Amino acid sequence: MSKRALITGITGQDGSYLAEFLLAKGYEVHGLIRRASTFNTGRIDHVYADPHTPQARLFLYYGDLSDSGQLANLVYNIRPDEVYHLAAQSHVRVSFDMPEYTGDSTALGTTRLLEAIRRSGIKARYYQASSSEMFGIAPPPQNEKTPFYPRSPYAAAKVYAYWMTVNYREGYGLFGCNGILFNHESPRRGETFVTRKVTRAVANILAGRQKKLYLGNLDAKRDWGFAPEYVEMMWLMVNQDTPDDYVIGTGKSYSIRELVERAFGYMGVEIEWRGQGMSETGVVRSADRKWSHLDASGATLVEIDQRYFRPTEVAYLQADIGKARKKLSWEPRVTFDELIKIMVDYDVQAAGLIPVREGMTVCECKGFDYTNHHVSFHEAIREGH
Ligand code: NDP
Ligand code: GDR
Repeated sequence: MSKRALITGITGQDGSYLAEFLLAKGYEVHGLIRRASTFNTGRIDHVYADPHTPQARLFLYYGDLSDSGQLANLVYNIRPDEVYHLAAQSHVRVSFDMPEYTGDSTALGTTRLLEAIRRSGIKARYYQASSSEMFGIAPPPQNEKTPFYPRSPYAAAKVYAYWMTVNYREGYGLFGCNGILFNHESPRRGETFVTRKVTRAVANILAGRQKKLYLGNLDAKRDWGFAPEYVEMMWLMVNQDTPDDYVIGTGKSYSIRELVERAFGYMGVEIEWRGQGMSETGVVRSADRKWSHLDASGATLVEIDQRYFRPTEVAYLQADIGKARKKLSWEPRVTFDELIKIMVDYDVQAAGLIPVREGMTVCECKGFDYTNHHVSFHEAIREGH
């Protein structure tokens, strides 16, 4: 009998990679999706098979973190061996605009799911998608013992969900794990997170489709890793002998400024920063001859826009990965430079240009054969969910 997994947030970046990873391991995968007026399953369409076919091992159900009844119904009827709770309002900046909704979905949604598991009496192992944002302004490097200091409604909601998971572990014997994951990115990253915003802008500017990139705080530092590696760690945590909490990151940190420089640099455009504060700009110092439409030098490609700043910022996140290294043999395989190359390659290709392909080669050579980065967007298969 194959193991059964239930994934909330299966249509998101991590959910899609995790679904591919578990399917490749022989799991039957069940996923919660939201009803939307437009298609929202683009990241998993390539692994979906009509449920009427005998080989189908991925099953999707409508539901929402606000609907306890459907959560209980799914847990009770699917009877999963493992539950991966990835669904959340996951955008930090947006959480300041929608603090109540963020609390309801990201915080209370977790309690609804934990209650569904407890009341069903099913002995499912549980993974909670906790976040490095919970550390907030605690100085780097941050590890499992670092006190939390959340700096956004999103982070506060995640701290609540973290402690609820610990409480169900201690109070009811739940096999619950918190994966405290630092930022992880990929070609499937949502377009409004900063890495993807930058790599798409590089591609679109070079393709002549976009003039400028508008950003917020260039000085914030993040520990950025490659998402497919991180979902492997989710599975590994849940499959240990005892439940525990782990920090997962790369142990290295870079600023948004460095991200911008390296993403443009990979495509042969050197960026120079001029001015300060809100007036700072990123201009072309030099560019490959093939990008002649950039005026070769002096063109302004990056400007600052107040709207992308947060009322309270998290300045510096860098993981101390000692525990995961020791207990899970965690060793990141993809570096920051490689990550940028992977993302730029795919966005450049999507913009109709020829990619450098160094990033695509990294993907092919570093053992991610369970995932298909050349995500296809079939439309026919969505009927009958
Ligand atoms: P995404 O934003 O890409 O995906 C979020 C998922 O949650 C989507 O499937 C979304 O559905 C779903 N969702 C949102 N609200 C609801 C709701 N009310 N009911 C049901 N489903 C909902 O996030 P990631 O894949 O990047 O992250 C996965 C999880 O890990 C999140 O909880 C995030 O907070 C956390 N995390 C992420 C990190 C990262 O760097 N990526 C780092 C640390 C933690 P839809 O597609 O319909 O919008
Ligand atoms: P983060 O990711 O807030 O760390 O949360 P995001 O990419 O949104 O921001 C990272 C840093 O970049 C700065 N920044 C900008 N951010 C965005 N989105 N857009 C901009 O234009 C911009 N300019 C500068 C931000 O201020 C910030 O410092 C992500 C999410 O996936 C969370 O769900 C997850 O928990 C954490 O990572 C770990």
